[in-house]
Amino acid sequence: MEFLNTNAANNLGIIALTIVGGAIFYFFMRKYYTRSDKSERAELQGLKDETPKTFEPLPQPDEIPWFERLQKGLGRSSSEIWGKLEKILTGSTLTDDAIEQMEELLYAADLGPLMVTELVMEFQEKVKDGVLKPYEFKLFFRDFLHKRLKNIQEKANPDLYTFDPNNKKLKVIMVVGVNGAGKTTTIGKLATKLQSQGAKVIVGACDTFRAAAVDQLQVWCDRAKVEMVRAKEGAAPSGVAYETLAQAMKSGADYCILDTAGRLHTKENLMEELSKSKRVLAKLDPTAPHETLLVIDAITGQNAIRQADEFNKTLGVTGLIFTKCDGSSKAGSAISIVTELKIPIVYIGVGESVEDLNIFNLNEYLRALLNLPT
Ligand SMILES: Nc1nc2c(ncn2[C@@H]2O[C@H](COP(=O)(O)OP(=O)(O)OP(=O)(O)O)[C@@H](O)[C@H]2O)c(=O)[nH]1
Ligand SMILES: [Mg+2]
Repeated sequence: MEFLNTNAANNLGIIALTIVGGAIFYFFMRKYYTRSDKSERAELQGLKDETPKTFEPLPQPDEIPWFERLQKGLGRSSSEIWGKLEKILTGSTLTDDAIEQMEELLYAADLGPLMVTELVMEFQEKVKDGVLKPYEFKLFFRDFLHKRLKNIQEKANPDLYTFDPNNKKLKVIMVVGVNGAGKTTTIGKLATKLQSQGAKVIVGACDTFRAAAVDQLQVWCDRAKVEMVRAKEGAAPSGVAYETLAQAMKSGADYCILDTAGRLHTKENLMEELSKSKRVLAKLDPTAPHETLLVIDAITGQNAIRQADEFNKTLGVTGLIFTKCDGSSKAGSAISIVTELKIPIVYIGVGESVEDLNIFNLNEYLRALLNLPT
């Protein structure tokens, strides 16, 4: 009897051990196999992990929303000028010293003397009855700038943004600016955008000074599947402009975009060469070019106003494109060019890819500049 009891106890012990052991084995295997991460499994296997350790993938440019890129580009202006102004002008009654500092900061922001005077006078009027809160201060600036820019911005030609298939008229766009401002890149982006809307676009490589400039444009045109007219050996830029327009008219194109060589606004002979191109175009179409766009590198400060003034005097600029707003751009010069020359900003560039060129939207721009909530 006792023997039987001992045997039964042993059997029970073996069964219990088997169950406990099985459970441990089961949980171990389950833990091991349900780890989806290859590197963790490799660690458990005692193998060296060959998988490169990666951090969060860097966002691609097109994954960062446009507004954020714009805000970042205008960030320096925002913090150095508007941020400092906020500290000086809000929270306490306005002193003469604060007004003086305000003027200095606005001049440093390249806002131009006329606008600075107006701004300061309106601001004094606004705060004479009390103290401004930071938010109110920003709204004051937003409204002030909006009021001065809105009517000018409304003059921008919608043909530059949207292709209307019912509008069969050929639109001739001449693109000018100083060296390296971003003309060729901008034309590449613009041609791509218009072509993707279904427009037939022809681009003229009128920069006959540098073979590399023509090749650079050709790359963009090939990518956009857009025809490009290039110079014959030794041809004058005006000749290429003429040939491109003739080709555009013959083939029933919707847009004819002309790239020109960069030049200093102070070089009279080079500026005259642009006038000549305009006159030559008018032989084929007296209304051409319909748009003369000046490309300005947004990093340029006060000098941008002089550039715009000279190009405008020679050619009658109809629209501005500010490029490189992804760098530490000085937004003030853009505002004073618009208000002083009464020319709208039509596009704004914040990088080198097609998505980095966008239509200038005044509300959005002011929101980004003043760091206002969306
Ligand atoms: N970061 C940045 N770079 C830009 C932008 N637009 C153009 N670029 C760069 O600026 C450089 C000059 O651009 P181009 O398009 O060759 O300038 P361009 O006015 O045609 O120059 P020239 O023909 O030599 O007068 C290139 O390296 C472009 O990639 C922009 O919005 N942001
Ligand atoms: Mg170029």
